[in-house]
Amino acid sequence: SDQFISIYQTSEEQLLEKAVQDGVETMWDRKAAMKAPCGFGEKGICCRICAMGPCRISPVAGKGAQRGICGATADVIVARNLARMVAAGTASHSDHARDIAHVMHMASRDGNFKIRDEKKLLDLASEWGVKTEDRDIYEVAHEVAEIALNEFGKPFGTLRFLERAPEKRKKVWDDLQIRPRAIDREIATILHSTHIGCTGDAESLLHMSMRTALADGWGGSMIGTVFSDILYGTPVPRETESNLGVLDEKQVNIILHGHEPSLSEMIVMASLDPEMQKLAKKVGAEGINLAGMCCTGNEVTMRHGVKIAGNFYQQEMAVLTGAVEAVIVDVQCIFPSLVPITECYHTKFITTSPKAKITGATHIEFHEDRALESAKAIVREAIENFKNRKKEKVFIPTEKSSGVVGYSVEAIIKQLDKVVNPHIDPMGTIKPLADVIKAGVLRGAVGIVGCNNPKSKHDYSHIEIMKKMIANDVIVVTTGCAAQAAVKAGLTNKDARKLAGQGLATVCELVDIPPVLHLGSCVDISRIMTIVGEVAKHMDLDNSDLPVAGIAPEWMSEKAVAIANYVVATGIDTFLGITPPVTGSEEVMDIMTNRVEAMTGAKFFIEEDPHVLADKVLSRIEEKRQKLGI
Ligand code: BF8
Ligand code: SF4
Repeated sequence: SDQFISIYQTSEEQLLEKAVQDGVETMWDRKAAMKAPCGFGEKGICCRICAMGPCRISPVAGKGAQRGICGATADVIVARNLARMVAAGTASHSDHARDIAHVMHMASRDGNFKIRDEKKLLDLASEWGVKTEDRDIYEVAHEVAEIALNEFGKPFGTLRFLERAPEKRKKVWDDLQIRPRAIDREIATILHSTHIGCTGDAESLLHMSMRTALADGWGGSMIGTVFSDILYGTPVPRETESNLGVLDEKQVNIILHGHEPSLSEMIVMASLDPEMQKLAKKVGAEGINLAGMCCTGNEVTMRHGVKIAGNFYQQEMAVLTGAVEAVIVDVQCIFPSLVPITECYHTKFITTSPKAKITGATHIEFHEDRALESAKAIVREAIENFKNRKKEKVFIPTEKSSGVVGYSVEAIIKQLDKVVNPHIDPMGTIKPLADVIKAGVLRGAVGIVGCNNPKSKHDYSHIEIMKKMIANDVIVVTTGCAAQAAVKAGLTNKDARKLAGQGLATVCELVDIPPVLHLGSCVDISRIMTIVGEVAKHMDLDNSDLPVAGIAPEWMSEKAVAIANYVVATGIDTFLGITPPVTGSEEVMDIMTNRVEAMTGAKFFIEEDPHVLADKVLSRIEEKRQKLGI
């Protein structure tokens, strides 16, 4: 049944075979060398927070060490470890956002960074009480950027974007006292509270984790999305292609990997520069072929239709093709193994951020104040490397799929406007979506997000769950590496509506959308929070009343842990396809999969079998519908 899975598995198998021939070590060799994972770490009951330890708690109740040397219980140790994952994840998304806000603060009419979506900027300015009349748009931008930068460390108040949530949700946050105050502050507080001898209560730690995570979803991530849209344009639907087959033997292949769009936007501009094109011809290439990977790939495909080479798991594979002149990275989800693996080929591995230097890589720092110049220097390195490519070492798999990407909230609303009244003025609201859900034409909506993890067959869980959702008239929105899995599998293609149930297929046909909508990178999960909130507001409900769910089938990163926590704190059930390191504490498990529902109206489900997980999502969706009487 899984035609597409077996297709690209073949190419991956071929590449892994090539790795053996070329004497290259891959993640699979290292996974095998790792043998079974440490049982204590897996359960979350290893603590190395202070130097009296490390301490590990016996996984058997009543037998062996039941507390660390300081007296911390398994519950406290597990909750502390989880809280620190949330803090790191929140820090990553938010520090990314901080850089984007800085870029907006330096944007100018004659500089490299400009304001592309003036309307979004002006809307935000009025939302934040910034004067706009008789002012230069750049002056407005700088003031708005400064306000955003203050969201990270302001001493008073709570985060501004929280105001965008439905009233009922805000009340939940107030009752629980989990409105984040300032982004950096929540991260610092968690680090403080998890220091030895501070918080010794699991529930309190999970409570703090939710507040910190909200500083990600409704803080850092939302700033990341909104500011990127203002600077680089709000995405609109466009065609793209994905999988390793997008690499082109005749061109200079450049992999753009990492997360922040500021670098990749400039690389896109640099690669279009006639001087660079000329140079490419001069070295004997037909042109410059950019191919995205991970969230950077999502950012540039959403805004420029740049092709996607693949997701997280394919970063080594791309190099194994022997056809890549340079892998250009900034921050996050970059394998340090790209150093030894690129050394086996002619490929240059170029780091660009002082936040993510990697021993053995070529570091060419990207300076925002002379962005295009920096980007050109990097692209030039790649082009000049074309002549070093060894023909006999090149093998590019042919597999690739096409799809439509670029579904920002604005694009979705515009598209949905076609449902009810194609002939009269568009409403510009979320009403049509609410209507089709209420009517049961769509049973609900799910966000399928997150990474690849070798604990699951590559992309298998993503795709199986997506297919089951759409077959049951549940529309899918997707971001991150899950979204790339969807494009590769053809599910973001409009033709994929033939895999959808009758209701969803009809909607797709009426409004000309695929059944799986690519919403962007992982910070763009803030777009999903916005849509859910708007539907809830429209129906005068809370998020937790809606037949919606979040699913992270193959997650692996700390960022994913932060996301899962803010999604639950936002009132949306979250299904995890990989078990988090919390099973060593009955209390933490009980809070996450049970008690948290009484607090936020949503909870975690942990289920490693994708088919069982999908069934659980569907029955939870029906449960919610029943409660609503729809
Ligand atoms: O932020 S989905 S592997 S690339 S962490 Fe990383 Fe996971 Fe991919 Fe983007 Ni998100
Ligand atoms: Fe052990 Fe407590 Fe130190 Fe952790 S904080 S390492 S449990 S003594």
